[in-house]
Amino acid sequence: MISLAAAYGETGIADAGQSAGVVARYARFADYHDVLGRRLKSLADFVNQLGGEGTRSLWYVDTGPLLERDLAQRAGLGFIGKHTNLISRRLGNWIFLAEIITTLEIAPDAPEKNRCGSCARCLAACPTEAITAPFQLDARRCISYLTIELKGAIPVELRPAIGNRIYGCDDCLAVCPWNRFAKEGAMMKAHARPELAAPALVELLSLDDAGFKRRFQGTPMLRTKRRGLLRNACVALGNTGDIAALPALFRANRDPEPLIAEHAQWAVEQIEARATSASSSLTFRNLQQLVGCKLLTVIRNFGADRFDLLRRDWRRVISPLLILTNKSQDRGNIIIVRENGCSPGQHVIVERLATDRNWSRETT
Ligand code: B12
Ligand code: SF4
Ligand code: SF4
Repeated sequence: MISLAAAYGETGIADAGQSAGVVARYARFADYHDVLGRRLKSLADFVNQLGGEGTRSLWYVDTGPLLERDLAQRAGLGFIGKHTNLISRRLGNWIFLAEIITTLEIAPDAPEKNRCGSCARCLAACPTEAITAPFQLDARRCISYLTIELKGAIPVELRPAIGNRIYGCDDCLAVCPWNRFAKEGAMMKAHARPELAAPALVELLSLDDAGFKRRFQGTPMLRTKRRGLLRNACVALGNTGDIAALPALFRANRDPEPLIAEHAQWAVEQIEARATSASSSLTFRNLQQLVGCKLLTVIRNFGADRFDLLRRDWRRVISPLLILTNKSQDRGNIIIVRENGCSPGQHVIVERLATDRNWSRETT
């Protein structure tokens, strides 16, 4: 058995900002199964040549039922850290593992031993407390499992901790002090796809099946299929998005795929709850984004007497009018919307704002 490691190294922290999702570093490349598979095939042929006639070799990279980390530790490539991944003293933990099983007899290397010492950074860093004890992972809580492998609904109680991660998670790996020795391997570097690092979340929601395949062809991200990735984008928007994301989420809420529709509904509720608690401080720009061009004006800090006069003036010019008043303040913000000009989508948004507990609605 030949155990191999390929470093994908530090591809830099993606500065996703609020409106973008975060993709795990290993997935910001062309699919490693293909990239490494080609090299492994050549290497297996070379091993066969080395052994001469009758030598047989098979190769694996995250494909067969092999205990890859255990084999790598026994081969001396590195040690299994408390986060349950293999750490190489030379390469850190940003490495893929691969193997060649061969009939060629090779002298074994000495196994590596654990070098975590008293460190426990990875346990503390995990957002979902998935590392339940050193060397012990509850995969059902791991964001990597929840965003990539899980085919159904993400448990509601775990959604907030996912933040804006839309494909995998690197938190326990990123804090490991052994990464100070990490180097980016040339083999993966040549296949970097930096545009995958921080995709705009709202944009992902507009992908249909064909668009999804076009965009992620040849990358590990195809694995989730459209339904999985859009589900994850909804969760990320629910955690970090603002009211500007609502129109896209309302559309996703009507997606024929029930998984996407349900997660979009959850996201809408999260954003609305945040907007409600902040509604007295909604800015004019936010409101304009919310109701689009139909928002005519926001009047700040007007007393009731002056507002009555203004309302009369507006009524003379525009009819019908939708007037929203922030009830939480005596002299609060007043928004006037030309109701009959709203598109159905915008109308839904206005309706939702109007039923918000802090706003009263009046159509004249
Ligand atoms: C299932 C799986 C997952 C699951 C469960 C992961 C887990 N930690 O158990 C999920 C989906 C959560 C997952 C997530 C990730 N994965 Co994954 N995953 C696998 C996969 C396909 C199978 C692992 C498995 O369950 N095997 C079966 C069990 C029985 O084996 P085992 O867990 O290795 O345990 C045996 C031995 O290792 C040993 N052992 C285990 N722990 C310890 C500790 C000590 C001290 C000792 C002595 C022995 C020992 O005893 C066990 C029984 O023999 C492997 C590929 C593979 N074929 O190994 C990749 C693999 C482990 N994953 C990998 C990666 C990169 C990731 C992520 C970093 C991806 C990401 N960024 O989102 C995360 C990391 C999460 C984490 N903290 O582990 C890499 C890890 C590379 C590395 N440096 O170790 C692998 C090896 C794929 C590859 N070929 O590169 N993964
Ligand atoms: S990959 Fe993320 S969620 Fe999974 S164990 Fe590591 S830190 Fe926790
Ligand atoms: S962060 Fe610390 S405890 Fe965790 S794997 Fe790295 S060295 Fe070990």
